[in-house]
Amino acid sequence: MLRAFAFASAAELVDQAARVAQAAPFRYLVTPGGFTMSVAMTNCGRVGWLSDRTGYRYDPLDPDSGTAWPVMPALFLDLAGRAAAEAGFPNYDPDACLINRYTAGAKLGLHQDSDEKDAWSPIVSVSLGLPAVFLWGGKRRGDPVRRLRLESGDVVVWGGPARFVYHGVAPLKDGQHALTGAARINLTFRKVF
Ligand code: MD3
Ligand code: FE
Repeated sequence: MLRAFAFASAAELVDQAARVAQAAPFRYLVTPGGFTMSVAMTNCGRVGWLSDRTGYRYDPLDPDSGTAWPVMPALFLDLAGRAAAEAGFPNYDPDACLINRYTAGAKLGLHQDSDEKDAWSPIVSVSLGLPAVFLWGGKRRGDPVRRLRLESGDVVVWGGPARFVYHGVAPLKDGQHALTGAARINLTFRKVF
């Protein structure tokens, strides 16, 4: 947990995320079970994370445009690389950055991230804008869950065994933030292959 690691670059990161969203707009994906997610998502990088009625996958193309996802902004790569190195994972070269946008009430139920072939490399998470309560469980769904407040600029690196823990985000509280207005933006960098 690198508290405020991205604080100084937060405004520029939000700008770059908005640029990505101009080319690949935020959308509400549907789960295999047929529910529409309350978190809006888009991606940049070599592949992007997707969900639809057929399942979860990483895809080199944005299905909404039929073209490649936007390239990862240099600032994203730089920040993710520095954070991973700080946490003991040098030479981090993420394939994907999933960008999650939360507005009031949006949440992410407890889940494991298990769609990546490289299950050892870290996931680097960067929180921007409104604060959120991160739910941090154990290796089993029923394990006790800790609640952790994540604020704008906080970076968390989840590598090695920590990769497989159940986690989620509690419903976002209403609010206003200077950088993002009524939203929280979360970047998650992933090594997929
Ligand atoms: C711990 N996103 O996109 S980021 C996700 O704040 C996701 O938007 C949350 O969970 C968010 O899949 C939390 C932090 C995070 C991401 C992946 C993890 C924590 C993790 C994978 C394993 C363990
Ligand atoms: Fe996750």
